[in-house]
Amino acid sequence: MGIKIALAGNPNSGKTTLFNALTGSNQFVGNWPGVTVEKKEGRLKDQKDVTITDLPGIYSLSPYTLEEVVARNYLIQERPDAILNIVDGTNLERNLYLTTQLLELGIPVVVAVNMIDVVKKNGDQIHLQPLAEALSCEVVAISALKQTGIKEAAALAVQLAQTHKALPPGHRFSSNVETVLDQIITQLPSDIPLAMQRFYAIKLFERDDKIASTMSAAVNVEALTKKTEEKLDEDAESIITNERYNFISSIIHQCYAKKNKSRMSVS
Ligand code: BGO
Repeated sequence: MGIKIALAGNPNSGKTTLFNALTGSNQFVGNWPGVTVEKKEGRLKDQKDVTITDLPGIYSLSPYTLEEVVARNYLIQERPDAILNIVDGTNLERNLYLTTQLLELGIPVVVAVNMIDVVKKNGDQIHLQPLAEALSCEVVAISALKQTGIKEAAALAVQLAQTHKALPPGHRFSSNVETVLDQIITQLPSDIPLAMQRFYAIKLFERDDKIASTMSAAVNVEALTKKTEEKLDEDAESIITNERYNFISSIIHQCYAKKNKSRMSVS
């Protein structure tokens, strides 16, 4: 059986450029089931047994847009062997919001930091090793446009796909949240794979009904969620979102060296 790799990233991160560079003319275009969102698949140029599925451009795995629902349904139901997550290196902070969520799916992830040509031209620096350590996944710098680093990124994704081993995400929530997630995990139906338990627990805590309805048995975590909300004086979804942003801003602090920090906008 061939290897399935999903290409995921924010709109405008360079996903189409990378997809075209990796697959060339080996592409098939269709629609995602039941919706008119375009689905593109292609075979890796030098490795025809590797299929790359281009997911819709998304900012999050929340249930609020059709593109996000299509993308996450694919990731949950089809479980690709690896995710190649393209992020715009000139907009790292915003792009990593999706990355933190992809890392919770228990699928191996390679983060390809794109637009590295622009980052360098601006005189900025991204420290890849600390970024990889903070996220707990492979990180490669690429330029999809100039076609640098892309073979290495794809080869790493193929290599991880063959091992099927995802590392636990580097990001941990605050102890109150981790406690409630652990409690929710004990209630999940037994058919949910171990590697996906964390993703499901977070989604149930966020009251994501669409995810809850895909589970083989109903789980009621309302009392647990309410208790945590009262303790932290914030609604569950905001708790998760804010903690993700705090984590990302600490990563940016360590990993992104801006040449001109005080550059002021003149527009
Ligand atoms: C235009 N480096 C640079 N410098 N640009 C890149 C890179 C890179 O590594 N990768 C992508 N781009 P998409 P989504 C454009 O189209 O692949 C550029 O949405 C223009 N077009 O060329 O479409 C890429 O699929 C006119 O830029 O992203 C594209 O994720 C002027 O980033 C844009 C300037 O890439 C988005 C740029 C008519």
